[in-house]
Amino acid sequence: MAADPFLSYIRTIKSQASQAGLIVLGNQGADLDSIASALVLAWHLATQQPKKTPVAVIAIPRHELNLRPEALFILAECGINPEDLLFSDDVDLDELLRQGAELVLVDHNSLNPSFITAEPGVASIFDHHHDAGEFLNAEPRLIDKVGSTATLVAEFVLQDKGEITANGALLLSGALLLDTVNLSAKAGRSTGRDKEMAIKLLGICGRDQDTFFHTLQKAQDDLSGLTSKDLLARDYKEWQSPFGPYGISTVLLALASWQQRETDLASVIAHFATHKKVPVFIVMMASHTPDFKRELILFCQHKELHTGLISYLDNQDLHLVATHKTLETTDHSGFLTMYNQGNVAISRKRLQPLVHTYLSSLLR
Ligand SMILES: [Mn+2]
Repeated sequence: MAADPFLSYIRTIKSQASQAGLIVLGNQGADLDSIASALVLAWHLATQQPKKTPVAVIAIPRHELNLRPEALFILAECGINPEDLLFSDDVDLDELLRQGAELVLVDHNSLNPSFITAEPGVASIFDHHHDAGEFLNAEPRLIDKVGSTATLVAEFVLQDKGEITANGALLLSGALLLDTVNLSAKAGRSTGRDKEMAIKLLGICGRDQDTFFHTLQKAQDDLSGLTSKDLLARDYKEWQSPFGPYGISTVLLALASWQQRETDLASVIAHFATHKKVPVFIVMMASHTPDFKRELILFCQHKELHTGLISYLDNQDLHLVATHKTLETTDHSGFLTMYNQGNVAISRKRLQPLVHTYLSSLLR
C-alpha cells in the first residue's frame, strides 16, 4: 500500500517546528475538532504553500492529551503517534511569532493574552464559534455557524482542489460526528453542510456512520482513569471580560453518576475555580444515558454576582431548574447551584457570549 502523504507530513512536523512560518493552531480546549481540523488543514497548507512551512500545534501541554481518550483512540486508528505531534509545551509560540511566523486560527477566533503575549499576525481563521470581531484582515476569515470546524476545513480543502486522504477523513468525520452528536436533530448542533461533509468524509474513509459514532462515543466515555479535577481540566476554557476572567468546563457525565464517584463535588469545583483564579466558573455536563441531557453548575465567589447571573440566564431560554438550594461551599470560597438545563441545544459555544454580555454589563 502506498504511503499516506498526510501521515508522512505529520511525521515531519516536529523537525520543522523551529522554521515554521505558519502555525495552524487549534483552541485551548483541544477537543477532537481542534486537533483534527488543525492537522488536516496544516497538511493542505503544506501542499499549497510549502515555503511557509506550516505546522499544526495542539494548544495544551503534551501530558493533557491523556485526558482525551477519544483523541487517543482516533489517532491510534489513523496510525498517528502522538510523539510526532507538537503541543504547546514543545514550542515557544511567542518566539516563533516574534520571528515573523503567522497564525492560522482553527476552531477559535480570538486569543487569550495569557496564552500568547507576542503581537500575533493572523493569516486566516476557520471557526464556528461566536465571532469576536478580531483580526479582520485574515484571509480567508471563515467564521460560520456550523456544527464543527471539521466541516469548514473539509469544504475548504475540497473547494481548493486539495486532497483528503482516508486518515484525514477519519479524523475529520470523527470530530464532526462527536460535535454534532451523530448529526442528531435533537441536539440542535448540525446543519445541512455538516451532513453533506459527513457523508463525503465517511465515504472517503469507508466507515459506517452509526458504528463509527458509537465506537468513538465509547472511547470518549471511558473516564475510568480520571479524577474529578481531570474531568474539570480536560475541556476547560477561559475568557477575559471587563469584569475579570471566567471559565467554563464541559464534562461528559451525568451529575448523578459524578456525585456517586465524588461525594463532595461542590468543594472540588470551588477548589478548581480558586486554583484558576476565576471569580465565575461554570460546569456544563452533557450525558446520553439513555437520552441526551444537559446539566449545569454555577459557581461564583460572590453571592450578588451569583444571584445576578442566574436571574440573567433565567431569561435566556436555557430552561434551568435548580436541583437543590444554592449552597455556600465548605471552604467559604463561594456560592454554587446545580441545575438541570431543559434546553439541551444550548452548548458552551452559545452560553459563553451570554455570560460575557452579562459580565460586561456590570461595569457600565
Ligand atoms: Mn469546534
